[in-house]
Amino acid sequence: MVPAVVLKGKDGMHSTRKPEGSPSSLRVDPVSRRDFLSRTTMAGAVGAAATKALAHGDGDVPPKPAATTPLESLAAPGRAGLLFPQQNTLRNVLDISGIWDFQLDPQEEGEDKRWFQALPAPRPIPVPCSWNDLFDDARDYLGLAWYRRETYVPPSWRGQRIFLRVGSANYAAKVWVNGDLVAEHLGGHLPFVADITKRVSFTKGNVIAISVENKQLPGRVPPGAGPGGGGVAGLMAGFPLTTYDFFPYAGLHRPVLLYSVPAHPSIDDVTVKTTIEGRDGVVMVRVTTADTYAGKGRVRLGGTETMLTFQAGTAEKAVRVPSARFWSPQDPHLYPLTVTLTQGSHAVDSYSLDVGIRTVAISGDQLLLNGQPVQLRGFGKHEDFPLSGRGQNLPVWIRDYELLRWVGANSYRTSHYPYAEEAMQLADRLGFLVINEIPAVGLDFRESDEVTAQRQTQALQELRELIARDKNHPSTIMWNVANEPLGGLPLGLGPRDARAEAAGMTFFRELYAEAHRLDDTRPVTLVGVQGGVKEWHGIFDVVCINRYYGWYTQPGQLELGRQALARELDELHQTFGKPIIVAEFGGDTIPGTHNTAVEMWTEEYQVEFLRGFLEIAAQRPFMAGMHVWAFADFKTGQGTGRAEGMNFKGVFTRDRRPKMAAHFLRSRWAQ
Ligand code: GCB
Repeated sequence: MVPAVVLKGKDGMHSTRKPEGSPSSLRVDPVSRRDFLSRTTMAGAVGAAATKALAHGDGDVPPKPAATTPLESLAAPGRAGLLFPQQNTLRNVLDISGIWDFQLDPQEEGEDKRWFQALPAPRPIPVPCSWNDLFDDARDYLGLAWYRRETYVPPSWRGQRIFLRVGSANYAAKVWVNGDLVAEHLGGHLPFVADITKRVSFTKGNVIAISVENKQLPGRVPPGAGPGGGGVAGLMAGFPLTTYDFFPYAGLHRPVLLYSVPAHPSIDDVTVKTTIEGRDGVVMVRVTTADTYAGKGRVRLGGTETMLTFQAGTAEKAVRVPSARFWSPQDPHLYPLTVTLTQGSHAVDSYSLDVGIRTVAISGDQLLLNGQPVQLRGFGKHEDFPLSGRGQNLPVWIRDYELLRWVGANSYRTSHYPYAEEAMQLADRLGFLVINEIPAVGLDFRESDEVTAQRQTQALQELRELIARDKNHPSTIMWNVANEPLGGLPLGLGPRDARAEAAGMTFFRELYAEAHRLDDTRPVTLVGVQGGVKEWHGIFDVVCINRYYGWYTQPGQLELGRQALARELDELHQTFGKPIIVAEFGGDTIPGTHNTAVEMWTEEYQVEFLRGFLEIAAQRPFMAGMHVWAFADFKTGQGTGRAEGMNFKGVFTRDRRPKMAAHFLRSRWAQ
C-alpha cells in the first residue's frame, strides 16, 4: 500500500547562523533532525486521528496539531464552503460579469453619497478585468473605485437560497445589494460569497454595487511598502511603489456570479482525499450540508454508487476503485463524482466534481507522485496580459497550457498568488503539477511586531481560503506559504537581524501548522530568497529556493554562477536532507537581442544561463524540480531596473512568442 503522504526528513534549526547562499555559508551543522510520519490510510482516514504529531524536543519544529479526522481537517472550519458554483437540475448559476458601470472615488465620498445605489458619473468597464490598462487616469490608481450594475434574478429561483460570489476583488471589497451592505472581504485572488436570499427582488432589477481598493498598506498581504521598505523590488524603488516585482493591478479580476441552491437541505461542501492500495484507488468523500441534515444521500463515482447517511449535517464514505487509473501528467485521468441528497426516491440537491486518484508523498530527499519519484519541469508564472491586466483571460490560459505542453513542462507555480479556479480545473484535466501559493510575497520581518501580527492574521485567512477553494484539485501537489520573505537584506548584503529572523520563525511555524491541520495530504513549502534566512526552511517539507547566480550576483559570469549554485545545492542537501526545488532562476532577455559573445540581456545569455542551472541540477538526484523564472515577460512598476516597466525574464514574450530559450527548453524537456 502506498500511503497518501509520507513526510520525512524534518530538520530543525541550525546552529550556524549564515544567510543561505552567502559565500561563507558553506558549512551548516544540522543540530537536530527529526523524522515524522503523517500517514493517511484508507482505513485510518475516516474516523481515526491519522496525524501523528512529530517528536518535539527542543522546540525548533512546530508540532502538528492533531486533526480530528483528516477529512474534517480539509473542510473549511466554521465557514461556508467555496465550492465552484455549478448548474444542474437542482442548482442554478447566472454569470453577471460583462459591462458594468465604473467610477473612481479618490475623495472616498461614495459611501456617504450612496453610490451603491447610483454612480454620479459612470463609465463602462468590463468585468473581469483590471482597471489599470483601460483608462490613462486609472493606470497607477490604487485607491477606492466603484462597480455597479443591475440584474434580474430569475423568478424560477424563488424558494432557493441565493448567493453572490465574487471570484477575486483586488484588494479590499465591499458589496451592496439593493442598498444593503452584504459582504466585506480583504485579499485579492480568492473568492468570497454572500447569502443574499433575503435581499433580492424577483419582480424588478436588483442593484449590485461593489467597491474595490488596492492601497499598498503595511498590514496587508502582500504588504505595501512600509517605513522600513521591504521586498526585493523595494530596493529598486519603482513606481507605483510595491514590495514585489509585478504591477499592482486592481479591480474585479474574476467573474461575479449569482447562484442558487436548494433551500433545505443543501450541500455546503465536498471534500475528497485519495489513496492508493496496490492497484486500487480509494476515494474518501466527506459531504457537509448547510444545516444539520440527518437524512440520506448517495455518492456515485464512475460506475459505482453507494449510500450516504448524514448525521448532524455530515456524511463520509470511502469508495474503492479497483484497478484504478492513477492521475499523473502522463495520464491525467479524472473520475466523475456526484454526491446527491435524497428524500425518498427524490434527489433534493446534488453536486459533481472530477476526481484524480493520486498520492503525493515525501520520502527522504525524494518527492513522490503515486509512490514514484517525480521531477518538476516548468516555470513560475503570472496572471498578466496587456489590457486585461490580472483579469481572468481564458484564451490566454488555453494558450499557456498549449505552450507548457509544447515546451515539455509538467509543472508550474502560481507565483505570487492563487490563480483562477478555471486554471486549476484545466491543470487537473491537462495533467500539470501545481505548487499553489498564497499572496504572501514581500514579507519583511524587520517591521514592527504589530505589523507582523496583522500580516499573520491576513496570511492565515488567505491560506484557509485557498485550501478551502483548491483542496480537491489533484493538480495541486504542494502549498506554498510565502515567496522570498526577508529577515534582513537579501543576497547576503547586510548583517543578520536576530529579531527579524525569530519573528519569521514564529510566523512560519504557525502557517505550516495551519496548512497541515487543514490538509495532511500535501507537502507544504516556503520559497526562500537568495541570501535569506536558511533556518526557516527547516520548518517545511520541501526546500524551495530562488537563485540568480549569474544575474543579480556574478553578473555576466556564468561559470562563477554555476559554481555558486552547485556549492549551495550540496550544502542545502547536506543540511536538510529534503527534496530541493529551484523555484526561480533566469535573467532578463530583450527579445531579438543577440550577440556572438554571451552577454547579459541577449537571448544567448538566457539560454546559457538556463543550460548551466539545468545541468547542475541534473547531476543531483535529490533535485525535485527546476522552475524557470519566468514563463512569459510580464508588467512591473516603472523603475531603473525594469526597462519599459517590464520584467523580461520570460522565455516567452508577453504575447507568448518563443524566445531562443523556449526552443532550448523544448529540446531538453519535450523528448
Ligand atoms: C524574485 C521574485 C520575483 C521577481 C524575480 C526577478 O526573486 O520572486 O517576483 O520577479 O525575482 O525577476 O527579480
